[in-house]
Amino acid sequence: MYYKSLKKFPHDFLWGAASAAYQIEGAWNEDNKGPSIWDTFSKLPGKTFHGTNGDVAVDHYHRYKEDVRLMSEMGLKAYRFSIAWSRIIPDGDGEINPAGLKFYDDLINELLKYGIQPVVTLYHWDIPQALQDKYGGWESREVIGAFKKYCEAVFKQYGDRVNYWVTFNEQNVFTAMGYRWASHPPNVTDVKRMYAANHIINLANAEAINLFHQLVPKGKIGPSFGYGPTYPITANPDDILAADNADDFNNNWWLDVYCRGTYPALVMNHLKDLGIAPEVTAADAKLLKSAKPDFLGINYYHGGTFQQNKLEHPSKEDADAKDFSSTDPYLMQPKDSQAQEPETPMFNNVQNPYLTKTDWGWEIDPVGFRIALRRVYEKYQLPIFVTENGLGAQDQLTDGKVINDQYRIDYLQAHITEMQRAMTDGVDMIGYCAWSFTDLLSWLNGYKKRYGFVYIDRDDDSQRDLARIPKKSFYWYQDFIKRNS
Ligand code: BGP
Repeated sequence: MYYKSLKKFPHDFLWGAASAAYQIEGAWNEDNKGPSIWDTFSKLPGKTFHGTNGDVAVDHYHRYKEDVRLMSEMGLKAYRFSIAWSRIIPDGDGEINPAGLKFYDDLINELLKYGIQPVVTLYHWDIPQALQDKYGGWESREVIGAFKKYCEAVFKQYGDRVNYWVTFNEQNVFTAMGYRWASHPPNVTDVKRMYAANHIINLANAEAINLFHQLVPKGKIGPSFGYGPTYPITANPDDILAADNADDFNNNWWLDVYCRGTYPALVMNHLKDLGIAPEVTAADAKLLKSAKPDFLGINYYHGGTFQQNKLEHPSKEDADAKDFSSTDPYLMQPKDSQAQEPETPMFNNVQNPYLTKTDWGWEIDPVGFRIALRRVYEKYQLPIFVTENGLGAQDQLTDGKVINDQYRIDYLQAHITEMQRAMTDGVDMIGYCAWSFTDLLSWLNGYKKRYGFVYIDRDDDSQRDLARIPKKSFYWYQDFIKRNS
């Protein structure tokens, strides 16, 4: 569809940028904060890039005022960040820590002082280690009550000032990485356990949404999902079926539960057949049906291309030979492999010959962003908040203070244009948060993979002075927001 002119972004469109507690805050054990599973996992030998961790990260905990001042200079309308649960309740379900509450109070007030809307994520992958030790983390229903207690504390504390809330960030990514590939905590490789934990997280998500609607009736809440559209590699109906299967396994398995309160039948039947389906009680089904998100958060980086799986039953040697450590978190399989997982022999993820890639091999697909927004909106009819989109690159600091990241400007410009086309097509959009505001710790790629508008002068081995230096993209986004186009 081509239009004579594109719809203008509304004047209250939330142009923002995003972050997550573990990736920016540092101060991992200050002011009574308890350790999270990431504090523990990142210190296991060989688990993160060059052994990097978030002990100091970019020291946002101590420098938040400087960071918010830069946000205001840039003209941001919204800033998405996550709360570290173990700052609020250090052991997960015991006493509330006043110092933890105060940190986010101060941050929120500082943002509001400059007219920047806080967008708060409740869970960006960092469950308190104490809950992992005591109950086995998300594998136990005990954790749902603990999560509700934490949610209640923060809804009551910040609900008067924070309008937009995100429940879980990329449940699809952290469950797959944590329970299938052991490349995130809790370091497990067991698909049955993955599906079981995922169901418990769905229940926690539903409980949080219902509680929020009671306590903060004027606010808006929804999950943020790591969405990628699926394409068939050819017009062969077998490949089209494979792409449909991938869509069901990679997207609908979560989105149907969030937005319709039910699991998609195809995947559920398949998992039952394999004996790895989660146990869903009648009370669970009722709870899932009762929770209605107000919007859907979409994190978009890329989609995936699929063909019919030619190898229904991979040999053990074949499966063992695969290196899953660099597996792309958005896809259920390593690229160009035959399916290795017992429950996904119905599609293979392959290279898309039409797309270029980032330095880390992620496909660059702005049109896929428009496809994603249209598909999700048409299917679920919920307003969409883009809660992440951005380019990881190895930016170079030249002359001590200049970062010419024109490639990032090109990337963001192309994606925003496709988002505007999707909006013109009729998709109801709330806002767009680029990932990320400052450079930050990439979970498995250290400090070298940079996403920010603001360069942070540190690397994997040295914290240097952690100076904040606006990149060329900072000034581009500043100008873009000012003109709202
Ligand atoms: C998303 C996460 C973010 C961020 C981003 C970039 O999956 O929600 O926290 O890390 O991806 O990922 P990476 O740092 O692996 O490049």
